[in-house]
Amino acid sequence: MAGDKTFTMVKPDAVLNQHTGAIIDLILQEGFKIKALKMTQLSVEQAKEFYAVHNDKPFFDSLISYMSSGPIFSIILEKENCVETFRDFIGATNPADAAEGTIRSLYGTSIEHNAVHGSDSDENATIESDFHFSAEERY
Ligand code: IDP
Ligand code: MG
Repeated sequence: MAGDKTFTMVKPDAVLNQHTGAIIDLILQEGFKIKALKMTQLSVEQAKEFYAVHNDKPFFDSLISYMSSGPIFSIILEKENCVETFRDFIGATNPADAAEGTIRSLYGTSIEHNAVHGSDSDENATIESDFHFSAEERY
């Protein structure tokens, strides 16, 4: 059964370019509810742990440097069938391939600087939410 929560980050490029408000507004308009939210910055070690699944990829070092380069917003969202719905809503990894109107199409500037993260499974949504938030930080 599909879960009702996912985890997202507004990534450093989107925060730096002042798109956080617009992105969160679109997320809320789409019917996702915010269960937890904070502004934070990943250390290099935290970014390596979060993206450990990609540690053999050619883009790993660049991704870690980028994701630890500035503040992000970490967010837990709730909606029916949340993981799949949110992935559709943000669009393909490469903003150039993302459907018109999706967050990555609107605010991403490259395959790396693609504005937002979205968990790819219910299991990872839980792991990633637990990585960023304690129980007391959730509503
Ligand atoms: P996803 O975020 O759509 O799930 P993943 O393949 O899990 O995409 O990649 C994680 C992140 O790594 C992407 O969101 C993007 O920031 C970056 N990335 C993925 N593929 C590339 C690439 O080919 N070059 C540079 N960065 C990449
Ligand atoms: Mg992924």
